[in-house]
Order: sequence, then C-alpha cells, then structure tokens
Amino acid sequence: MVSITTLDEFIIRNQYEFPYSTGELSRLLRDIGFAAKIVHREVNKAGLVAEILGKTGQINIQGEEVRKLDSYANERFLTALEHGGECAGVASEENEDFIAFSDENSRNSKYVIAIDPLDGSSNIDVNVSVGTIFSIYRRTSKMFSPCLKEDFLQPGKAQTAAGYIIYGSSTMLVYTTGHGVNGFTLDPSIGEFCLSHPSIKIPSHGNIFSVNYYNYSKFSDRVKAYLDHCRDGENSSSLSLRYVGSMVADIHRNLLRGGIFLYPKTSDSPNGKLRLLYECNPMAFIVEQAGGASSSGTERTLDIQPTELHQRAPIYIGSYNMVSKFLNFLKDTKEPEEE
Ligand code: AHM
Ligand code: MG
Repeated sequence: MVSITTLDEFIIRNQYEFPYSTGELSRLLRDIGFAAKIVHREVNKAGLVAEILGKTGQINIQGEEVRKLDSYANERFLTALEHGGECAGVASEENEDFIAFSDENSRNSKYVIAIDPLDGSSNIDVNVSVGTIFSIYRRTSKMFSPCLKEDFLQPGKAQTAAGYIIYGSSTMLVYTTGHGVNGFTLDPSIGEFCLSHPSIKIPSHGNIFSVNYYNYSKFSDRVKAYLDHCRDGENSSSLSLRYVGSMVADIHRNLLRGGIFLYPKTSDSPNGKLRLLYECNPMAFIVEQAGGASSSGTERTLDIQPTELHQRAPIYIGSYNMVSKFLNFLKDTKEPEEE
C-alpha cells in the first residue's frame, strides 16, 4: 500500500525544525489548512450556486469591487484564525486596518498573519484558478496584550512562514517555514492535504515569462528593453509568454516549470499593483526557499521595509538566472529605473 503523508502529520513531524517550538506555529498552519478546505468547497461549487458568484456592491480599501467570494474567503479565514486562538491578529487585503483579536489565547500568541484571502478573484466567475496567500510573522510587540500595527510592518526577511493555496484543477497548499518548500494536494475523497510535491526546487532557468503585456506602453524603457529582448532577442524562440492574471497560478506554474513573473511599476502606478505584505513577501519567501529570486528592481523584495499595511511594490520573481538577467538589463540600459 502507498504510504500517504497528510499535512497535519508532516507539520507535526517537522516541528523539530524549531528548537524551542511550543507547537503554536504547527497549530496555526493547521488552522489555515482547515479554512482552506472550506474555501475550496465554496470555490468548487461556484458555478452551481448562483448566489456566490458576482460582486457584493462594496468597494474595498484598494478601490476594487469586492466579489462575494472575496468576502466569504475573508470571513472564513478570519473566523478560523480567531477561533484557533494561535495568532494575535490579522492584516487582510479586504480590511482597511489590521484586526487585533481580543480573546486571551490570541493575545497570548506570538504570531500575526498578513493574508490575501482570495487572490485573482476577478477570475472566479469564469472558472480560472484563484488562490489564498499568507505570511506569518513573530510579533515584535509584547505578548499578553493586543497586537500592534508595527507587528505587521516587518520586512519580508523576518517572516517565520509563508504559503499559498491554489484552487485550480486540484487544490494545493504550498508553504515554507524557512526550511525548503513543500506542496500538498487536497484529496477531496478523504478531505486531507497530502504531501505530493516534497522539497520543491524552481529550475534555475525556464522558458516562461509572465507579464500583463497590455501595460507595455506604460513600462519604463528598461523594462520594455527586457521584454523586447524576450520577444525578439537571442533565444527568444525558446521563450513563451504565459499570463493567467492570478498571481498564485502564474507563480505556481513558474515555480514548477521555471520562469519569471513581472509586475512592474507603470506610468500611472508608480509602485506597481501588487501588495508587499500579503502578495509580494510571501511569494518571495517561497521562491527564494525553492532556490529562486525576487526583487523590486532596486532591492531584494524581502529587504524592503514596509511603512503601510497595503503598500504596493513592483516585483520581478522566479528562476534565479532569469531574475539575474532581468536585473542586469535594468543596470545596463542608460535610463535610470528610479526617476
Ligand atoms: P487581487 O488581489 O485584487 O485579485 O489582484 C491581484 C491580482 C494578481 O493575482 C494578479 O497577478 C494581478 O492582480 C493581475 O493584475 P492585472 O489584471 O493588472 O494584470
Ligand atoms: Mg490579491
């Protein structure tokens, strides 16, 4: 009989990675896995149950229309994290301010979470993959009291753990605690995430570049030069453009196959679109742990000191050699990237 390792078993077995572990992080990861199964259930019946498709009519802090499933996923994760009592608070893409949980267990927790509960949700109504992205930090404020904003405003290199769930042709949870990256596929027949992709390594070079080409005219000359090189330069015939428009799906594919994902600044969005705390940083931690690289074009993503919860940052992330080549393009062309 084939032996199966479930997410819960794996987490417990690897608790030794943390010498003074109290099991709190393990339980927190299990709470996230539990909420992910509930969101998976709803995402999977989105085509059948008309009331869960479409928009709520509200606009979130990002100025974007909130979809019903955005709101549902946000509630599910917040509820699971609050009831689990293993984290002191959450900063979510869907909430203007962070939420400090008030019950005693939560206040006593040493962790806080930044989360995008349903990333790429504009794709949901047309049955395209979406995801959840999360980042876990040790709080810097003192325990036994409500967490503070400063707990969330730590550079990505301070992350304790990060992960994503992709609701795709199958549902997968991929995470790192700083000791490599492991992927688990949900087996719906037993309701468990099972280890399917141990020790994921991103190929150092791939043949995929992922960018919203529609924005080309708004990119800096240096980014345009790189994209022109991808399209017409030496070896361009071996490259393919693949862009889903769901960051989780685009990065998951590139993580397994090799490639680079770019979301540059544009003339009308000087910091790009993607959010540092709950999109760029967790993905950068995972990709670096898999052997890849991530940069804002001027510094390593994980070194950026955040100043706001919903701060945006340009991101160039993926296979190590492809990101290095891109960064060389930024250096080599004449016009400075930061002007
Ligand atoms: P969201 O968090 O509102 O869903 O937006 C984030 C998404 C990412 O998943 C994706 O990479 C990007 O937006 C796509 O943006 P664009 O449509 O500008 O290419
Ligand atoms: Mg998002």
